[in-house]
Amino acid sequence: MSKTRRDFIKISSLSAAGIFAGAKYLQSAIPGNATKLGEIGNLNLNRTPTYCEVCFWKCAGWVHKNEDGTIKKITGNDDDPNCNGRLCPRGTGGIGMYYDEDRLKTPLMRVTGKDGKQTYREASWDEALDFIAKRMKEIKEKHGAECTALLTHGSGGHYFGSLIKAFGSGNVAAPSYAQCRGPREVAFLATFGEGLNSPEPTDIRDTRCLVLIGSHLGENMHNGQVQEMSDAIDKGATIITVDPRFSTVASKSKFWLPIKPATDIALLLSWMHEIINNGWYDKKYIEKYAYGFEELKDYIQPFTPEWAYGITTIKPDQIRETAREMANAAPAVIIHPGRHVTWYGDDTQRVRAMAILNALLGSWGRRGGFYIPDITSVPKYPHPHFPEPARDWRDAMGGKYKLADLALASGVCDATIPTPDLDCHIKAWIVNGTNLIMTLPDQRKTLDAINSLELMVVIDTMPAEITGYADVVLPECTYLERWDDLRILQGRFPTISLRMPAAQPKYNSKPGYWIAKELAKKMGLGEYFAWNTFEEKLDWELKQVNSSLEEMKKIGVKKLTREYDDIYFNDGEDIEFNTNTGKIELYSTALEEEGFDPMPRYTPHQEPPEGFYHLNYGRAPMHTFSRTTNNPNLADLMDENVVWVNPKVAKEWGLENGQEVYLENQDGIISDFKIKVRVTERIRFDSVYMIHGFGHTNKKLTRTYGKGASDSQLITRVLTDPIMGGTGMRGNFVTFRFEKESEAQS
Ligand SMILES: Nc1nc2c(c(=O)[nH]1)N[C@H]1C(S)=C(S)[C@@H](COP(=O)(O)OP(=O)(O)OC[C@H]3O[C@@H](n4cnc5c(=O)[nH]c(N)nc54)[C@H](O)[C@@H]3O)O[C@H]1N2
Ligand SMILES: Nc1nc2c(c(=O)[nH]1)N[C@H]1C(S)=C(S)[C@@H](COP(=O)(O)OP(=O)(O)OC[C@H]3O[C@@H](n4cnc5c(=O)[nH]c(N)nc54)[C@H](O)[C@@H]3O)O[C@H]1N2
Ligand code: SF4
Ligand SMILES: [Mo]
Repeated sequence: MSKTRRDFIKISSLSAAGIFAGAKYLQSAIPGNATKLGEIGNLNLNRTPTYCEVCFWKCAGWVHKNEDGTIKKITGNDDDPNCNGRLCPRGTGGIGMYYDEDRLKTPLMRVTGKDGKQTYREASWDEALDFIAKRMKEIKEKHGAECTALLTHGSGGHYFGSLIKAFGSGNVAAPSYAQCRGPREVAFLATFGEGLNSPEPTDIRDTRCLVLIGSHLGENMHNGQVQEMSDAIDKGATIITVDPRFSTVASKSKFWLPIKPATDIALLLSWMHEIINNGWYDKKYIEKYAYGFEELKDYIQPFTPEWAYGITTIKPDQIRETAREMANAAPAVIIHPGRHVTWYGDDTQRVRAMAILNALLGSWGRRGGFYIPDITSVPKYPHPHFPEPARDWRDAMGGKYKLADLALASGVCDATIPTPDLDCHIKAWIVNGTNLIMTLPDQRKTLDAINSLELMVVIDTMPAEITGYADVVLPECTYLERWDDLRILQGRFPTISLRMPAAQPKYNSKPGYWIAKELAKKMGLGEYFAWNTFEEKLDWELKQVNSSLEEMKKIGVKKLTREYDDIYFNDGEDIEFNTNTGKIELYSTALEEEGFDPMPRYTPHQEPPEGFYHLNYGRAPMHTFSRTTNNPNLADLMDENVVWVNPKVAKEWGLENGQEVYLENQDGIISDFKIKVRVTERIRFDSVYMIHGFGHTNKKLTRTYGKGASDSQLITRVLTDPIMGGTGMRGNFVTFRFEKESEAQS
């Protein structure tokens, strides 16, 4: 008898609980096998396993070394389902992170006020960590331990997360939620009772129709997905791309729908209209699994393709034709949920509309649609229970964003700035691996928050902008020079993979786990990091899943067995979904309970004022956010961003290809640096487009300082999602300026 979905959920949450309930292992595990494990870390192998940290797809690979032990190249691990032996250009170029001579080299302590100017003196690790431990203690005595927060992205989050939780704070937030995929998780939870996580369980390999709504796969280089998409294209799958810009994947698509920005919900509703009224939906599937079909059917009646045409500028016959194309492929069809979905503030509802379309076409749990991932876990090295924090960032929010299932980085920011209407309390931030100045929208607000702090510690590998505001800067060594926690990944089958150092840390940099443990010892929390060496911790954990450090050093990636047998639903199988009704909710009772629209509604968004254009941004295949622009290998491939301008607009402004302009936004913010114009038909006349991550203002990033413009600086209008607090960033408009006032006067 196959397990029900409910069983599956129970199993997953049980094993997830296992991660935290480490105390039960406490007696049995600690002594013993610690003895000679330190010696396992001999670095004389000419190929060592790693997983990539250039982006968060986390491909597993091998680091190859020269005879003198220096790092030669990085290649993919053939056994890794995320990369199938092939890294993307960024993964190969990860080596540049190690060789970058601008790296942070030693701990730094602030000398003058918080001015972003990076006036520091060098300090020893001992002095820097003593200072932090003392300050944290003072903050605990004065305000309570819960008045501290960790903002983090990447592997270090494990260690600094444990540290801050052990200290007594529950505020651990990553920008990959409220600035990225949060609305999507909430929308899928509301519909199917499950979020998507990473890697998304999209069964692209076997799909017959892939609909990409602003997902620019191919420029968004999430490796496994891009590989599967090109395989699917080879096998004849149809790609439908909805994007105001002719993206790389639009050029591979059967249909490119150059939608007017911010109108996607109207298109999605009219697709539902076509699919329901023509009887193209999966009747058996909907009858058995869905809740609220009749309500949805009544609701979508006004949303004809003609209605949507007036809003989206997509012609009715194209809407009909693409709806038919999806229905013909069903259930092997994927309306891709996207990843960076914080666009216009109605993002949870837009992704809900995508989830509903997938449900109507019966693609959830079906081959070529969404497979059922196995969310497995590996028991963690034992540690005592974390204390219960007295309060968290949410308590400052006045009851808002109850449906957020993870902490909001922007919420931590809000809970730090004292205002009359918010009960704010956060006084110290530990910032690990996130360049908040470039990452959070509305830089003024981020700076307000930072200025309200009594302590800010930044752990980074590079002198990123955020380090300029820290009281103490701690240099982490790169992922190529350290051990890290195992990569434990969901997928068609679950895998674990190992990262071990391929070289000694350069300069006076240290691994994140070491920094957290040393700090914990100074803060009296050493028992939470009870292992002697990190190798001992890893080996203990690996032995819980019948592997060992020795084995993993040889193979790098190991497949674990699935806890839940089936990767797809069986025909007619009884399934209980983890929603209030136990069904797939076309009509969301959870949203209704919280006072939100139970079915997605289209609301018009503000249009650009005269002479202004939507500020649209995205990814370049050779860069990740703002973290790679100084990387020597990757800067070689692209060393500045350009602004895409439609020929019609270029003509109006007299702009030429290669001409340098400033961009000014609707709030009068002018880009710090000029950016080159690229005149191209590939962008609509109402928008401009640029790659995120350029326009660095820190001179210590010698290769990238002043190159191109920063979209982050120009994103001052934030459209917050009322459902879960995601920060919509695409409601900003820019115009062109040829000089700044300061230049005009001189
Ligand atoms: N304007 C704008 N804002 C955005 C986005 C956008 O497209 N435009 N995208 C959003 C999305 S989708 C996301 S997921 C977030 C991503 O946001 P972040 O992850 O904050 O991205 P980065 O700006 O690259 O900051 C990463 C920082 O980590 C440092 N770093 C790199 N490797 C290591 C390491 O091994 N250890 C440590 N300690 N530090 C390391 C880098 O030097 C850099 O300072 O940004 C969001 N914000
Ligand atoms: N090379 C590379 N790959 C990456 C990353 C990276 O930094 N570099 N980061 C990774 C991460 S963390 C994320 S979250 C993803 C982000 O990548 P995705 O989730 O794929 O995409 P977005 O950044 O949301 O969207 C960018 C696309 O949306 C289009 N767009 C803009 N406005 C609209 C609109 O109103 N409607 C529609 N339909 N389209 C619109 C833009 O023209 C652009 O093509 O990429 C991942 N992959
Ligand atoms: S997709 Fe590229 S950058 Fe991201 S983890 Fe994989 S190889 Fe590294
Ligand atoms: Mo993201």
